[in-house]
Amino acid sequence: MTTQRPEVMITRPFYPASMEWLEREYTTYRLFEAPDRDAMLREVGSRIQAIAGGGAVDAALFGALPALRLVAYVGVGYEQVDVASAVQRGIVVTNTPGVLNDAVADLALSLLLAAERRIVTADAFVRAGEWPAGGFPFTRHLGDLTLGIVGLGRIGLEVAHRAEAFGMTIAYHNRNPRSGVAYAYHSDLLGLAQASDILLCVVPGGSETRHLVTEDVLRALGPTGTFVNIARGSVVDEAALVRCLQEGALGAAALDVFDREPAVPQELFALDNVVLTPHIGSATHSTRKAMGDLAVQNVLALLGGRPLLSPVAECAALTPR
Ligand code: 8YV
Repeated sequence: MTTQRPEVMITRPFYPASMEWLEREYTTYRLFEAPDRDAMLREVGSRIQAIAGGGAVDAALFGALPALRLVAYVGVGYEQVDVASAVQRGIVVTNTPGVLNDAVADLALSLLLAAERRIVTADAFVRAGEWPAGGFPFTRHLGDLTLGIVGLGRIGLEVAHRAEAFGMTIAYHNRNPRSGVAYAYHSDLLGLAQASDILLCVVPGGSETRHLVTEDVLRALGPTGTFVNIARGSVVDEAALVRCLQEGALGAAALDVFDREPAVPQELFALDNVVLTPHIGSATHSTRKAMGDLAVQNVLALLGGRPLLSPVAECAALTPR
């Protein structure tokens, strides 16, 4: 049935209150719940002006949505969106930068602390009743350590500020030095790994950063080094990471992201020098609500004829059709 209200498609669920807001404003279709996805696209696809949500947004989907004007992506990382195809068709892509910086940086520090102070192992030690038989092994003092940040962007800076508060020395690798920061810059990632006790990844995902952290980088970090990843599983050679941890060529790892989520390499489960979390960097109530609300605000802006709040860099100069 054709309706007067603009029609919007939701590709993947996002924060319930934000999603309900969108559903109150427009006629919406939950593609992720459709028993027959293709049937839904055939039935309503030609009337959809905007999509909101996450997951893979590719040229095939654009083909099924000929009136599409906006992809309001819920997430700061949008490597799963085929932005080149979108731009070609005059479709603008927005993401949700800024609002998740604190939550993701908080998780980065939580993982770093958990790995360095061996919190998970210490917890298991207490629960197993091992304490009466002797104390827990000493760990490293954070203030003695150098943290190498791979990707000193908005989230990387928040990580650096928090790590500074713990007395850590900060160094970083970016394609170019960042102006206005006094941290040691390494143009070469291998050099940063050699100079660091902990290497923490905050770079965007996608083909440009795939396997940026090679086996050589992990080996340069070394048997006492700790690798922390809150970026994307794809930025590290995961097979090499598992191998280095098993062999003791790398000291420890704390990982929130994996190459084939929600699949996690089973070999990691047996290692007590590894802390694993299920991609929860931005998963706090207020953060996920702020991300969802920003996506909805972008849809409201487009359909209300106002400027978009957060177009991605590739679409900054594009006027929605
Ligand atoms: C979420 C993220 O997992 O924003 C990103 O790029 O990786 C995370 O905040 C994702 O957005 C799911 O909604």
